[in-house]
Amino acid sequence: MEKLLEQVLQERYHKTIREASSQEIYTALLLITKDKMKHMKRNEGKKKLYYISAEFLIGKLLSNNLINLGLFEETREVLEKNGHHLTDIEEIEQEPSLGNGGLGRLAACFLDSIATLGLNGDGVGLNYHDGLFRQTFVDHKQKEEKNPWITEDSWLTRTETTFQVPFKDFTLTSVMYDIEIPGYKNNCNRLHLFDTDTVDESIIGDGISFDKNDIKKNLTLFLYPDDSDEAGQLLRIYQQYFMVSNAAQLILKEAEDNGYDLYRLYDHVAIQINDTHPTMVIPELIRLLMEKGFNMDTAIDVVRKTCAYTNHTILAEALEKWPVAYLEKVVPHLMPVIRELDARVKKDYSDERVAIIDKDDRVHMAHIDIHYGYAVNGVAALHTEILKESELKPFYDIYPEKFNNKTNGITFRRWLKHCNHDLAAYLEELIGEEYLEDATKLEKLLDYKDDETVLKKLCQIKMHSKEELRDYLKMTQNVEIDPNAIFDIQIKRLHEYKRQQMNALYAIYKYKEIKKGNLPKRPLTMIFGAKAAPAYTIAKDIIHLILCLQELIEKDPDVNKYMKIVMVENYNVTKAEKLIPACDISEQISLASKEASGTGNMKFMLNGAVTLGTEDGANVEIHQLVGDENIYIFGKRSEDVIHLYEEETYSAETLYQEDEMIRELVEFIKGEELEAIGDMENLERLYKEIRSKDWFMALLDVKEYIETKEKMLADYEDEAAWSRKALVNIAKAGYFSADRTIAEYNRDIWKLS
Ligand code: Z16
Repeated sequence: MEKLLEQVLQERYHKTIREASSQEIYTALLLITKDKMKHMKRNEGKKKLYYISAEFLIGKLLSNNLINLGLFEETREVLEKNGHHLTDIEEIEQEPSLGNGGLGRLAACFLDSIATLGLNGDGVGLNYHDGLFRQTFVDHKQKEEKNPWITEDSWLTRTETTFQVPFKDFTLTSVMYDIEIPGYKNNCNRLHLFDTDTVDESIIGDGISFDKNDIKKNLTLFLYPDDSDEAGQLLRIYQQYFMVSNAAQLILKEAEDNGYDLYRLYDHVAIQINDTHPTMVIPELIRLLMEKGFNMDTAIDVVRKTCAYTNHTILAEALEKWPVAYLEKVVPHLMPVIRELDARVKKDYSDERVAIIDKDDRVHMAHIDIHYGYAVNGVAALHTEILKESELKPFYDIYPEKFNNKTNGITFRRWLKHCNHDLAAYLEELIGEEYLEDATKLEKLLDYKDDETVLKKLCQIKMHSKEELRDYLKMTQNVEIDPNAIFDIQIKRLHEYKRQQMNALYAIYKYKEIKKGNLPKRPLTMIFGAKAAPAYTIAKDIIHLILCLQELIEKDPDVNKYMKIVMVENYNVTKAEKLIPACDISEQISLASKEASGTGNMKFMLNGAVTLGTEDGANVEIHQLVGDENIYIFGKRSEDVIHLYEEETYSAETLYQEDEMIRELVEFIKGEELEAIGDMENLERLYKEIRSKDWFMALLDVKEYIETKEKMLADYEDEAAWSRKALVNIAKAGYFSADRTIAEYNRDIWKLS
């Protein structure tokens, strides 16, 4: 590495490593790494996976690629020797903001594991120029800004591959860009991101505003722009069709180039449909095969044996249902196929709950996937059970053999080795590096469960990560946090079901306690990070509440010694990598049954945080693995919650009326303390929502939540006992390696050899 780096810096900038700037070193390392990957062997095999996803939240790539290529340590050392730090070089890289949250990050972890396991599989998605918006806070509110991430030298490589994508009023020429995906100590796969040369960033106005009707200029500008109006939804259909038509054409082209018999496409191709966003690949493939002379029956049969679907949510409002009229406006040539698919279902099943086109003329995308795919999976054990027993029960009754669970996972290369260098190095000392390829080896750590030296050392490592986070937050946001405080962290998209508002109610509780003179033994630092969808009003009101509480507490000399709230601006993968290693308490407090899996919960556990959570999503499996001793579980269980929804008996107002403590907490939202800081329009709207609707039942669990958190804060004081909990969490995290998840997908669904 040293020779190469010297050579490239000399050629490009006429500088030595010591003389070069961070920017110059970054560019040189990028070019060197890209070139190495270009010449690496590809994963091969007679069957190939195409993982189609509207989101790939890949994060910064330099360090991760260096790790997987086995060049990380060497590069670190070469830089240190020459007066540079790899962490400073990493700062130069822009994070590709090609995802919202869990679903996009999961796709990225999966690409890493697919390559690591040596499987022949590529990702297919879109190259959004400005990705998801960049968040800033102005007047205690979220502002959205564009987020251009593509720089002159980037990980993208423009390819020669292009396709014609037909829409109702015009045809677009696509361009395929590739990003190399190296496996850990293994060959490369690729992420294919489609784009078009007609996109024009100059049409972006204030913030993230743009002309939604000018499709040729806006198609790949943003990820999922505001879909609250018709133009926004139409744009989303344009994006989805553009993605899947390119995918389908690429798949058929590669199959034909390999000389495969398209009538046996399923022997050579598996297509994974990530949530319903790529669902139109099914009718599109059928259409393209029929253009090649297939009859409808055969085309449907071949496609059905090729496509598999992953469901990531049971929230009805998140399951896509496109009005027939919208599809007619954008992709009328797909409608005959979709109508035929619907007619066949209606012929066989009279139950209108399984229809593709409903009586309001809306196309249920998930229903296409389930009828015309060969596998349907949920993303955690509980979630899959709920799909089978309630949400998708009518489908499970028809196709029990299609349903299966694939509990999510994360890549330990990024979420331990890269983000928590000290912990990874110490684990290596204790149990070797094997766990990076076989994560179950982490259990060897259990041998040290009662070893005082090890428990002490884990505390020191945590302390050091907390100090690093302190320095980072000082540098980026000019806030000061105290590493001796307990770090209690909730970082995830802002959504009512995730219940950041319940955590805010805890902050109000704690504030009032401190005001009353009930002073905590140790200060508490509550850290939040969350973006709200631009059109999601209540989510933005919750951000407003948290930012107002942050200021109230900060400015109150009675309170600020004992507690602090920090809301991290523009939460993203890069920030997650700094926050997670420093966490003591991992907040996973969704209303039971609503969080399909969660993956932040796994990242925190792996980095030695203790979970405070409900029996929801993958928390259930974390609980089973670590046992009651090593997790703090509270709240109503999913059966009870599902029952409450069915009975329609939940009443926030009753809880408000009958419980004085709850009433006081809720009243505080529109009380005088916050009135002096915030905007009453936002605070009152949120107050009303929580008091009268509280759709995700924060008031149902808030008291048990507060009690459990208080217990946790008290338990933290027994340093050895707490450290042992951290150790058990790390040791048991192996199950949540995405390598395990992908091995299961391959064994049960893809069967790629
Ligand atoms: C998303 O991030 C998720 C679901 C969904 O339908 C859409 C998006 Cl953008 C999340 C789930 O909420 C989360 O529980 C899960 O861990 C993640 O997908 C990956 O499966």
